[in-house]
Amino acid sequence: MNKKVLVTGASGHLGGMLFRSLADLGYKNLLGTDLKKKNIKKNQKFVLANLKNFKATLKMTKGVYAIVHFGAIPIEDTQSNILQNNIIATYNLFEAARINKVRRVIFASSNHAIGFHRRTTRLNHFSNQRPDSHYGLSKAFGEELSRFYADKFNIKSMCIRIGSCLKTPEDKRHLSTWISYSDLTQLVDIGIKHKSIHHEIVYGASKNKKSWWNNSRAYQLGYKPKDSVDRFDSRLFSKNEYKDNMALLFQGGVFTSANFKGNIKSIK
Ligand code: 15L
Repeated sequence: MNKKVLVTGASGHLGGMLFRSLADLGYKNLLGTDLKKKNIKKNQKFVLANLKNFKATLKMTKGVYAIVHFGAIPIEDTQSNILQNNIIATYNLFEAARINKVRRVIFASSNHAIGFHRRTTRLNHFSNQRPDSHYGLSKAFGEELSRFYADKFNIKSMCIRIGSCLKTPEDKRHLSTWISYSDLTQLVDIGIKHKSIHHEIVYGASKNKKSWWNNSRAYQLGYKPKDSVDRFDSRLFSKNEYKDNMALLFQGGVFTSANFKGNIKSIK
């Protein structure tokens, strides 16, 4: 792929991983951006910028074909930090994409956009959002923002509701949520290259037997996960949630129980 692809969050865990793995896959014209420059090699093109700054965002999206948007606060934070760094920054990015005629956006959504669904409910790409945190709410916003820009301005998008993307699974919850680096790279690649996407919701999960998600839409688009949590010895996994009865009920785990003041029984 010779077209220019911008990776936001390129100094972060997953943005950084994708900045490297897409290059390995043959992406020749990658540009990374982040608030800080970290783990960026000399041969990688990188621009230091803040997505909250619209002018800077407009500048860096010039001539870009696709954006892989992974630049955000990746966990729960204050309402104001999430509003600025995840919601306003993402809105700026889409608006800059519209002005600069960017064709596609791959959005790092999260399982926390649907975290208040019970673990006994099997979800698919039509399932309602059910954010479990300010963070999850910002991901739900990003999904709807990208739907709006697809419908209104024909900017194609793929939202990946990422489960737990780590080098190797570590916790019992990952039996349902884990995705490997290479499977996530494959999904992002599909989002950039697939001929007939409009606005897609897919689940960022490897081929896990205990998954809570029916990922048929990703499979229709050609996703063939190569990894599975089931190949690991789960007896070695931690049981971080096991002291938290509420976390065990809902897909978002401990994100649901943090600062909880609601009524568990009414969350059906
Ligand atoms: C996420 O969205 C977070 O970015 C990550 O830190 C994990 O908490 C992950 O979800 C998860 O649910 O395991």
